[in-house]
Formats: sequence, C-alpha cells, structure tokens
Amino acid sequence: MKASEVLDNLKRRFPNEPEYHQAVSEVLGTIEEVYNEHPEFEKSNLIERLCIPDRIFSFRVTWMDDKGQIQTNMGYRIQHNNAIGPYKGGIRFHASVNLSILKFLAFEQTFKNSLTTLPMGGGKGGSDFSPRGKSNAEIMRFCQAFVMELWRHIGPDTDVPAGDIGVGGREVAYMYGMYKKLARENTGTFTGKGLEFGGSLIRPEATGYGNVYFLLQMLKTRGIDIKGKVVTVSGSGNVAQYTVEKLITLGAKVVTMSDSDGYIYDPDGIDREKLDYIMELKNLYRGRIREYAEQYGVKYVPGARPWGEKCDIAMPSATQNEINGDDARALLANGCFAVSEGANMPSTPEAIEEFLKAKILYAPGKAANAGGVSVSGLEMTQNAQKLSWSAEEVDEKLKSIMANIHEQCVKYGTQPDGYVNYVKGANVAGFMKVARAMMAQGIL
Ligand code: NDP
Ligand code: 2IT
Repeated sequence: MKASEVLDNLKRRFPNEPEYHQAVSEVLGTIEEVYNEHPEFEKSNLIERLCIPDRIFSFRVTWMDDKGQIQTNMGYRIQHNNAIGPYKGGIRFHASVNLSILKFLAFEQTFKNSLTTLPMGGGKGGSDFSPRGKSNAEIMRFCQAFVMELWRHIGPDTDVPAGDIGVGGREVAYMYGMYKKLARENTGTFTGKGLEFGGSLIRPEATGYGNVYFLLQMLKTRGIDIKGKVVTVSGSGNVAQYTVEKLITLGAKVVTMSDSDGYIYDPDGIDREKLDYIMELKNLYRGRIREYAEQYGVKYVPGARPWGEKCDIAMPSATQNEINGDDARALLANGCFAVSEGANMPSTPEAIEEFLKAKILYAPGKAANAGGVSVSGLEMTQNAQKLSWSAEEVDEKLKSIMANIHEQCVKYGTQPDGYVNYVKGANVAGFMKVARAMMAQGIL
C-alpha cells in the first residue's frame, strides 16, 4: 500500500480520532523519500503495520471517593510497537483522555524511543480520571484501582509505564506499590519511581533539562548564546518546571508560565526564588498559576496562552495543539527564532508549516522532549543491574543522548540550502530504525 493510501484508510477505519490522524499524517508527510527507496517496505505493508498499535487494552476503573460514592472511569494501555524493545511510555490522567489522544501519543512514542538510542518500543496509557481537586486518599484509591486491571498487561521485559500529564512521582509510587503487591516481583516495572525504591536521580528533571540541552545544540548551529535570551514557557508542571530551572542556571530570562486556566507574564523574569514558589504552589498545594501573579504583583491573563508575548525562544510544555497558526504567526512577528517542544505535539500542522517556512530553529517534541524517556531507559538499566548511578553520571548520559538525537536530526534533516528540518530529520531517523527492526523480524 502507498503511504498516502495508508492515511486515507486509517481515517476511514478509525474516524473521530483527529489527534491520531494528525500525528500519523505528520510522519508520513516526511518519510516518503526513504520509503520509496525501499520497495521491500511496501511489499510487506510496513507503514500500515507501523501505524496501527499492536494491541489496545481498555477497562473500567471503579473507585470510591471521599464521600463514599462509587465512581467509574475508563482506563487504557496501548502497546504500540515493540520491534526494538519492551513497550515503554507514560500514563496520562486527564479528563480529556480518549483513544485518539492515547493513540497519537503511543505512535509518537515509538519514534521518540527509537531516537533515544536505547532499546525501547513505544506505548502509552491513561485514564479520563481528572486529578484536579482530588484528595491524596482519592488519588491513592484511584491509582490502586487502575493498576488492579493494568498489572496483568505489564512487566519489566514486556511493558514499562511511567508518568505524563497528571501522573508524577506520587501517582507512580501508588501504582508501583499496587503492582508489586499483585505481581509479586520487584524489578522496577514503572519508571519515575522514588529514589528510595529504585528510582533514578535526574528522572524528574530529565524532560525539561533534556529539552534545554537540545535547544543548546540547535543554538550552537547558528552560533547563538542562550545567555540573556527571553523565553516564553507554557505549562507549570513537571516538564515546565525543570525547563525553567535549567534556563535560569544558564542565564536566560523566562517571562511566562501557565496552567489550563491562564498564564502569568513576569517582565523581570522568573528567578530561582520565584521558581521555588511555583514548585511549592504546584507540587505541594496543587494551586493555580494565578496565585503567582498575586504573590509578585505581575500580569495574569485568564483563558489565554502566552504566545502573544515577545520572546526570542518559545518552549511549549503543557499539552497538544497549544500553538495554532495564529500563535505561530504572532511568535514570528515578535522575533521568535527558536521553538523547542517539551510537550508532545504542541504545534498544529499549520503552526509547524509557519515555523518551517520562516526557517527558524524548530524542534518537534519527539526529538526535543526525549530526555524524559531516555532517563526512564537509564532507570531500567540501573534496576536490571540492581545499582544506582550518581546524578552527574545520569546527567552526562542525558546530555550525550540529546546531542546524539540532534546529530541524527541534522544527518537526516539537512536540506540542500543548509536549513535543518528537524521534523523530517527526527521522523526519518526514528522511522528507519524501527523499520529495519520490523523487517528483520518477519511479518508479525
Ligand atoms: P503535568 O501534569 O506535570 O503538567 C501539565 C501542565 O500543563 C500543567 O500546568 C497543566 O495545567 C497544563 N495543561 C495540561 N493540560 C492542559 C490543557 N488541556 N490546556 C492547557 N494547559 C494544560 O504534566 P507534564 O509536565 O509531565 O507534561 C507536560 C507535557 O509534556 C505533556 O504534553 C506531556 O505529554 C509531555 N511530556 C512529558 C514527559 C514527562 O516525563 N513527564 C516526557 C515527555 C513529554 P493544569 O494543572 O491546569 O491542568
Ligand atoms: O511522553 C513521554 O515521553 C513521557 N511521558 C515519558 C515516558 C517514559 O516512559 O518515561
């Protein structure tokens, strides 16, 4: 089947899954050339096999809230592709979770994990459970109920989940505890665990730090120094917090952060002390970003995203499709010359087109945010060896993985005029490894 026919077929067979179509379309639009160079791919219907997940589990999760009422949510795990290693990818808890969103994430994860150089296949899971406003006890009961179904599908050599939106260290710990009780083994089937029970140093920091390391590599290609550059960041969760932390230590000026209710604009820049305030506000009190504006007397814009604010660099770190065509044009009009994605698929196809047309430095999430899953892979290695590495050791490995991903993007994405199309580079590099692994292992 031709690559273009695959997408039409997927749309017909799986209607009402726009995010899934979007992610597939972005990849298929960039790998055509290498695909055509390998007629054996078409003969074995490789693309279609790579786009459709190996399997999808869906289940009801039943739990009791603090009022004693019985609640139900849907739970899912998508095992997308394990050609190069066990299924690996996060768990998302958010009211918006559905199969379209999880299928796009599992599909992207497969290419991202391929890029990391580590032996990991792609997967993703989650629930339409919203952690917002839930007590600690409710979170624990929900996580336990979720794992009562999930545990039979995962394992250290089959499928290793981790965190994503709404799932951080607290949720991973509750899920891992329940998993161990049921599976009766202690081999680290989740990553992002606490340091006392098998977690890796630098895992909480890894996605944000990794994104900044990738950005530094991109800036180096144009001889640009990060120091003093104005950066807009969206989100205020795990990825955003550690992106900002690394940017501060490098002397950049971060002027925005956000949550699903709005964004704050701090013209003086978020410094270490203010970031500590945000970390406490978000991770301990589970408060709203609006409170930062009250605390420091700065602007808060409800119901909006920060892309209209003037910046040199934008680092979207909240969610998918948070930068549309208009946002992209506003960024470019204000002089933004680099966009490095902490979130998965934060830019719409129209926004990507604008960035590529303007030939700015633009790194898609599957390359720029791969640091998180990379350190998850390093956590798996440490667990298998039953030892733990120092923060310096993990950080060095993370830096070298991000540099390697950057190198692969340059290798496969450099255009005749010298412009590096990181979208194409990441997709082709990620695709070729999975494709070769699938071809070698036969028709499955
Ligand atoms: P968190 O749950 O820690 O934080 C998410 C942040 O984004 C919060 O500030 C949240 O606001 C905001 N947000 C979530 N959904 C929406 C929405 N629909 N509209 C506007 N804002 C929203 O998640 P992470 O920081 O872990 O994840 C952020 C992004 O990074 C996601 O795209 C995720 O897939 C991606 N990612 C995460 C990795 C990880 O290791 N954690 C690795 C690689 C990518 P609020 O609190 O109001 O909901
Ligand atoms: O999107 C992602 O790469 C993650 N949420 C992290 C996955 C992982 O297994 O660490």
